[in-house]
Amino acid sequence: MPVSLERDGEVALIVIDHPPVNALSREVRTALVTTLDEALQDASVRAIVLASAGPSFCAGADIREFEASPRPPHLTDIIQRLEDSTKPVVAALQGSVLGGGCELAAGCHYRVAASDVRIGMPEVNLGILPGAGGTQRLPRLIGFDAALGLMLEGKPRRIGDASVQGFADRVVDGDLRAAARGLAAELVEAGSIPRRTGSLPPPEWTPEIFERHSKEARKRRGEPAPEKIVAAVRRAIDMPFADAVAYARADFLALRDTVEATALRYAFFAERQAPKPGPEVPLGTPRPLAGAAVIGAGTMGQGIAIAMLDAGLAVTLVETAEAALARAEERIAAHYEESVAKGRIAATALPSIISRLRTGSTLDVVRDADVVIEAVFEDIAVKREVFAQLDAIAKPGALLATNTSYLDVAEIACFTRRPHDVIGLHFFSPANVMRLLEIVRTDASSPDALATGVALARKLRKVGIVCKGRDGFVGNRMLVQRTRECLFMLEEGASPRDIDAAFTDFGFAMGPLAVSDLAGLDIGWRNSNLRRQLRELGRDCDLLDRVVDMGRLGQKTRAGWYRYDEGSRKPVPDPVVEALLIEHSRARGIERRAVPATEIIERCLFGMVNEAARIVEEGVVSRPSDVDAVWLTGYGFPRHRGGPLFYADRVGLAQVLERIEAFRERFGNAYWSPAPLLERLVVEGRGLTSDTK
Ligand code: T1G
Repeated sequence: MPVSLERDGEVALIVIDHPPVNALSREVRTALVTTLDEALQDASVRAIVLASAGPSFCAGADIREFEASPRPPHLTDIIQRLEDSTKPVVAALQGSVLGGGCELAAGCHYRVAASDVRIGMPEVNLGILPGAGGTQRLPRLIGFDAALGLMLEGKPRRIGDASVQGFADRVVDGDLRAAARGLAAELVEAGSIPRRTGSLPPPEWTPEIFERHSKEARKRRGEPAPEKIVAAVRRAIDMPFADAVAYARADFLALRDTVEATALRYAFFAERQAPKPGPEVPLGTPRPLAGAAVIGAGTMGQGIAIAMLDAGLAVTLVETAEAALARAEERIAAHYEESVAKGRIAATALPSIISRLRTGSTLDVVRDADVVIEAVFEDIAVKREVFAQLDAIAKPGALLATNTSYLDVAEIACFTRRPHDVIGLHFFSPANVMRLLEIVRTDASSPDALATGVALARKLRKVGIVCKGRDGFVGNRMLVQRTRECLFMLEEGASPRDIDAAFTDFGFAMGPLAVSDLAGLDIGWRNSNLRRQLRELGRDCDLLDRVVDMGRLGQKTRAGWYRYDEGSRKPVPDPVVEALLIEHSRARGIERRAVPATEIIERCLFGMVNEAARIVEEGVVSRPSDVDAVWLTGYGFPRHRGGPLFYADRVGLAQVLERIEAFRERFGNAYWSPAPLLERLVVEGRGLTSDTK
């Protein structure tokens, strides 16, 4: 039984036990009703404690059920029944208390929480709003401002956080159930009548609170949920409690079925499935992970070192140029000082973090490392030298990883006499922030080495996706398609702003050209083999070379595709670039034209989807949704669009193929020959991410 009932004298203990996260599936809801009825009808029971087995109280509704019509008993009604109970109900909260779980707790008359509890309303991340009374009960417990913050940010907060004061009646360190039981017994003893959250008056408010949150909500273009949340919470003032709850539930049901919510649910599961490779990738036993070494103290090396330190690992950072090493140490120290200043970590935690960082200027220092990650200059000759030395120095069984973005990991592995120990660990910049880690396997990589890579990703709290292949693996291999089309469209008449605006309107936080300026124009271009590809395939567009040759390297030189005012990161269109584009097109006999936003999106995204279909067909990843997970976690693809492949399915693969064929007509076969998988799926009437169109 997912819910059990025990009696302890006059107190009934109802325990939800539904691993892994006590999600409120129909089975759980049904059992909750049965046990609750039993406890209510039993005259010997005078108070109820609602507790959970497992690490968490409850992660909310069972998201998997959202694809089908809701089936009773509904959570809203269960919570109401609980609240209406004439016997006091005390929730015993531990671990995560999220979404419907938080609403369930708010419907109890009292809450006792373990001190490590995290409460959150993550519904907004799924494109919905709290549908089981949370929009009405939460403000009554913690105030309008805090409740709106919780619901709009969707991030859990610690129970000790000042903003959620009022949620728990008691916070305890020791035996949680005993504490909850103790409170229940006190209530019985005192003959207390239940304190119903829904009967509390709405807390104090000012129009400013709602205006501020509305403004934030409106910023999330393309997402209907945030504004609905503000409106729903506002009804706590304007409407009787029961009516406001009913309204919110109706909104929840309507939002649940939107394309955005469907995409966000898909994204949730795609990210969780991606780190579990399919049967074609045997994983062995992970090796020890206590000590790591990072070779190369550039931006990437520093970011990787910080990610390791954040995860509690000891790291040795190796850099042969002493000045660069000193600079890296300073930057890492500055990073942590800033984290303390911003309140992200406690000042007291700092010495222990910094003590785990060692540095060295020769490779000898990696002798004892369990994992060595190379992040040196992207040049095969340099990699050869490093890996040959590592082979001689690293201890037997150490995992040897390269952070290359475009080079062939199999070739690098062969620079050692232990290619089975070599994998790619492709981090994304900034490496301590971006959640994606491409774990690149070669035919020689051993199952143990791969398992170690997967375990490391988990330890670093990254989404580690096992893939194989060359030419940029998954993400960058598709990115090249996008970059190419952007360059062609600039050549044909689009301005950088036209391209970026099409992307931000689509939902990206930044357009591709603004992103290139941020990353540095000299970076990706030099690494990718796009320039060679363009030349070989007959459209030698050297626009980017020309911009770089002008010394315009992006934000770092305050000029790239845009110009930047001193101290500002805001891209400003630059007449110099405009003149360059006009001159470039004229010299090549290209008559410039306005390129519509639809064309910009289609050429960029469908080019990527076509490449992704090849990636899937070649078995580079275990399943199509892994491609979407890569773009969601590494490239800022808008979550409410699900990812490039989910989006393509929504458009309809037949239409995507038709557009690709139309581009082939216009631009030739070199870039636009449809992927065989795409053609086959269209014939079969299937999608990339689902079996139906
Ligand atoms: N429903 C179904 N499955 C869930 C789930 C959920 N709510 N939460 C987690 N899982 C699965 C997940 O897919 C994975 O499965 C396993 O549990 C472990 O998760 C009515 C409408 C709880 C903090 O959005 O934030 O309530 O991959 O790998 O890192 O108004 O999961 O093993 O097969 O993430 O320890 C709102 C989402 C629902 C919570 C645990 N609730 N979950 O993190 O493990 S809507 C959420 C999380 C709602 C009400 C509304 C996290 C976690 P598998 P994991 P973790």
